[in-house]
Amino acid sequence: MPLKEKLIQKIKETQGEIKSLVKEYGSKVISEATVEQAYGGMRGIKCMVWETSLLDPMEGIRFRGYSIPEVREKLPKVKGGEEPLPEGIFWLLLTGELPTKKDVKEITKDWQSRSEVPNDTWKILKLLPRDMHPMTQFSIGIMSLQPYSIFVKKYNEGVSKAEFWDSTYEDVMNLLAKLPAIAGYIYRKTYKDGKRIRPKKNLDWGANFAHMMGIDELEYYELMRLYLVLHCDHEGGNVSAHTTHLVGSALSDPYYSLAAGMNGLAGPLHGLANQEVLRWIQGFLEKVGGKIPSSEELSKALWDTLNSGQVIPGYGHAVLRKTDPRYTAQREFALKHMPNDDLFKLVSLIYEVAPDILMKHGKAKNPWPNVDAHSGVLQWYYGVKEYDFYTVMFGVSRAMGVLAQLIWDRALGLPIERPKSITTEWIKQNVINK
Ligand code: HAX
Repeated sequence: MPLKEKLIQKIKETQGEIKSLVKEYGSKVISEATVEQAYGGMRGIKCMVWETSLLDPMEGIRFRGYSIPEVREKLPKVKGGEEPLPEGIFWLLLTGELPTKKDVKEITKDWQSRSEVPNDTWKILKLLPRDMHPMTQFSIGIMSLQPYSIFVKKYNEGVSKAEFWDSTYEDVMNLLAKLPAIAGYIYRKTYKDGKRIRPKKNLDWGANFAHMMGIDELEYYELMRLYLVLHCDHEGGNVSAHTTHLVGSALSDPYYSLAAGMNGLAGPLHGLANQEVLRWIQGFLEKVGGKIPSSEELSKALWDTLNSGQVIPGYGHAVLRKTDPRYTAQREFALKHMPNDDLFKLVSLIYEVAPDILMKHGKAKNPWPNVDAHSGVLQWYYGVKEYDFYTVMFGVSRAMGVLAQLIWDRALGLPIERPKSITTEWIKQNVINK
């Protein structure tokens, strides 16, 4: 069954289910908020719905109920390949069901047919300075497509609210289809010869992204597919997801919403942490003369970072309380394809040393590595050493999760977001004085 038909079926089922859930249990309490949470980034307050994935502090992310090892095993792969196709995770996120090989092939074909990027976008990107951060270029690239929004057109024609999800779906599919070409070109223009590489008809979405960056190695195609699957979604409260959802709730179209989410992903405490990890490692290697350090030298460098008031990038998490399974999946890839690589050995050594130090330091609630602690070293191995670009790759992947959810936001008719804020004066009057 084509993706859109399957989605229509799922939307009908879910709308009915939620209607009766809210009618029967609407007044049940699922969470409360403390003064500490109001000042502490709203950690742990359960107050929004995100259908595509759910994060367990100990087990890690589940996409529509499937863990990372399960999606790696169960999602369709290319012939002879071992890593799942990103098209498959998108199908799963959107419909809640595992796709067949045929379903996945149809998405590849559909995205290929929508992948032509308008000339204006190329012109705009070409004008941007080479030293502009690739995430800024990426965000501008996404915004340059906004005039093509079908959602805006249909909204202005006056379509009913019940139909909003349909034009959102069309925008999302058009946008996802074009992101690898835009990101690939940003890579070429910022670091290489500036020439655009055309996509190939026989390649899937992930492999085509690698190809358009100028890397045509089968092993790197596999890494790209894995990377795009692992980074796609991490429930709703993280900055990129929540921002996309929040901006979308004002009925801003998918282009505005995604660009906003990507601007959040560009923060060093969020997606930019993957480049920060490599920057930290390179700075450290320079200090020790480029050789593989001893654990004592590493220990000292980590303490120096902490004592100077900086964070150890790639470690800690707002929700997770153990090693991120996305880290583990990337480690497994490295153990298989590059066990003797020096940088991988150093990343492994950091994994041995840093958690103990963070525990002794006593601040971070989670001393274990997150997804960003490992992604850079894999890219470096295959020659993608321009670490400022890593977050763009993260963004191409994250777009699948946040945009799948945006379609569901519209399908469920979720209203404009508007939580209540309070002042410190209000807290004093209502908490202390009561
Ligand atoms: N190194 C040093 N200190 C750390 C730390 C780390 N890796 N992780 C947390 N802490 C500190 C916090 O800065 C905070 O200190 P203050 O009380 O002085 O403010 C304290 O420990 C308590 O923080 P927490 O409750 O454990 O963590 P938060 O929920 O506040 O923050 C972060 C979660 C991910 C932002 C945090 O762990 C961090 O800054 N990590 C390093 C950056 C990083 O790897 N970010 C990527 C996270 C994954 C992600 O979103 N990827 O996109």
